[in-house]
Amino acid sequence: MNDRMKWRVESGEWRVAGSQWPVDGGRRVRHSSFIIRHSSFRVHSPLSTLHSPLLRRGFTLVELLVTITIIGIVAGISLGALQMARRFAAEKKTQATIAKLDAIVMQRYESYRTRRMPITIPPNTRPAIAARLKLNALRDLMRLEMPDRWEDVVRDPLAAVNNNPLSAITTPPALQMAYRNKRNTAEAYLVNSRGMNISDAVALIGNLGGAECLYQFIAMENPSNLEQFSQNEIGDTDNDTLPEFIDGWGKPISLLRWAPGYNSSNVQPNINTQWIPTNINDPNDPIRVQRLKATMEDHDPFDSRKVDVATMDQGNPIPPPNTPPPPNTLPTGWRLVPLIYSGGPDGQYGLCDVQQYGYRGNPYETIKDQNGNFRGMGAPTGESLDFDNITNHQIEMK
Ligand SMILES: [Ca+2]
Ligand SMILES: [Ca+2]
Ligand SMILES: [Ca+2]
Repeated sequence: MNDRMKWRVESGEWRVAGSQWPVDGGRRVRHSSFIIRHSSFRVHSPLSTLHSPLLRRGFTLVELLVTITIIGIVAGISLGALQMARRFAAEKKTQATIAKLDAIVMQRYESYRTRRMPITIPPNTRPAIAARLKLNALRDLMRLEMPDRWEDVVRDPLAAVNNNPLSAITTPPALQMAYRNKRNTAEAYLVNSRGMNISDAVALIGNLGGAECLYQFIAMENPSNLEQFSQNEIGDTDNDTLPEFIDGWGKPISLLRWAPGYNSSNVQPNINTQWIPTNINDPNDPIRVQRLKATMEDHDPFDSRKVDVATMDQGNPIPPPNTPPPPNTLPTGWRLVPLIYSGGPDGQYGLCDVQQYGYRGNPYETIKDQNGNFRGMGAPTGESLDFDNITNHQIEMK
């Protein structure tokens, strides 16, 4: 094959030269039936590439493969960079939302230190008992005003439920009544307008209780609080009409008012409460030693007389201040900071947060998880789902 067979592009017309086409005196003759008026692309005859320097500018197969590979790599890098940028943006959004929630929650939390308790201590009460009464009342008030599960909202003050003189608060505070109204309105809507049966409605409301109670607290604690949040920070992911604050991945941001088991913290003692040793009478048991050390060195600031050294379980005798815990009990009473947490990129909390357990009077209470192991609230569930969580404890440290 020779040059006469090659295709050329001139002025946007394709012309064909060659002896098989009409020739006039050696000149190429334009033959209109072979002129294709189209200049938007270039065509090479594959058979002529070896002969024409002009047409050798086309891609060889190897060049094409190399180019495709490079494009693939660049596209891969760009996609990875895009995903990283998205993740970074989601993390920043989540951190910003949690920082705002933390500021409101912690301000309220600190205010309990100077909060006057609505209780009357009988005259001639021993100081240790008076201190215990005040501490119990304070913790019950925190539960009622800063609930982290709907069970806290529907349950009356412990004194009214258990006729327990140690709780002493007998009337539900105004905030609790406001939460209760919201909850009951939602329940009535689910039953009457959506036709749900009552147990399904209760279960749906109970789902995401930590996140929903956090929202109610922020909304009702001060009506101007919500002005700090934009619409994309609020959602209702379980569709029960009770809103939640949502993180950068669209998942609810949850609350544990007390998280003694949360051991990735720098703002409260790091204590392994994933399990309870079987031999809690052994004074040398490492968990017992660790807990006692935390109780003594970083004591709960709300317990100024240090009455909460042993246990607060209802029915146990009140220990005198500063006494070591009695046998068969574990030390309690170290600093607890409310935990506000997002599940992070994996969308999983991975923390022990059993919503159906109502507060029974002891923030250090341990519960049995699905596997039958004892864990403190906030302890990792053991499936390594919590490593990417975003929490206010991390933000508080910055
Ligand atoms: Ca719910
Ligand atoms: Ca909801
Ligand atoms: Ca997670």
